[in-house]
Amino acid sequence: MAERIEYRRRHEPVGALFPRAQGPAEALRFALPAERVAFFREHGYVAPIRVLDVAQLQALRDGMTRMTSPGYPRAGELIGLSKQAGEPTATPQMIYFQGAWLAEEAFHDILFHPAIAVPAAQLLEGGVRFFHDQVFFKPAKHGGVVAWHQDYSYWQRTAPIGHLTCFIALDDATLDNGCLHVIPGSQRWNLLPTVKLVGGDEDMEAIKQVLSPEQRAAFKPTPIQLKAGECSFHHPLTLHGSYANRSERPRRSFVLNFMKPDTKSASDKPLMPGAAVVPPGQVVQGDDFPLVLDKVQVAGIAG
Ligand SMILES: O=C(O)CCC(=O)C(=O)O
Repeated sequence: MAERIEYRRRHEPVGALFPRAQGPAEALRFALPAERVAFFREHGYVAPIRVLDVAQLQALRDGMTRMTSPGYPRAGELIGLSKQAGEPTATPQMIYFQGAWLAEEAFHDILFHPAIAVPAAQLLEGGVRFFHDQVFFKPAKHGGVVAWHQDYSYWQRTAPIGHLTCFIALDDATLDNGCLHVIPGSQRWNLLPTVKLVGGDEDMEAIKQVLSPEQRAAFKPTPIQLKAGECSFHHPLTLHGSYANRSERPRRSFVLNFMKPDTKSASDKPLMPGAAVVPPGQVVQGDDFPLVLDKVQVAGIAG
């Protein structure tokens, strides 16, 4: 029987699916041009960025199929896997779970993929630590909505704010299958209250009840349509959400959430389900939160 790898304890790539950047010169190949970083600072997001080749995309799709199929042997490691997943007769609105990186090699190794880590370091202006992952799988015709929200409103157990989200499309994400939308510039807004995140059409606009008149006037959704294998990055205060999948095609995505390496715990509760408690005031680190790029590596990239 194949060895059961404990990916949680492996803070470097296990396989050879993704390239490794050996030194700053190679890492620089993956850097975003300065104008794209400037776009992110101005608008709170940047897209599209090609990050996966055909083989990497296929490996992730295969892994996604395994994880959402009945009898998946490592299902116990997936966090919050929605009941519908793996029940072929059910018609779920959305399959959502975390912890794919704990169970599948490709989903683990992509954490360290330089095509993602290097831009993340540029956007975070320093080192990069992994916080958690998320699978958002909208089956054909049954996709629910992800209501408008700011990611940091769910992350207040960590401080200060210095986080980043990378949304990776595993299928073409289009207007008809529920691509992500953002409100450009909303990264400069205040932190808004949380709303019901995943639901039906009627839940999409809940956030509007808590917007100021100025914010309501500036509420101009911009779709981020991506080809499979492309990603977008957004700021932790950028308001974003996605509408239902009304198409005949699934819309599968994998989301990586990062933070600056010196981010601290602001809670005496586990920061993620199943993760060890990090006492308040202490740096969030350990097996559950691998360092992806440290300061020294980033200094090398920056010059
Ligand atoms: O998959 C979606 O539509 C929502 C993703 C999301 O909320 C995120 O990337 O932060």
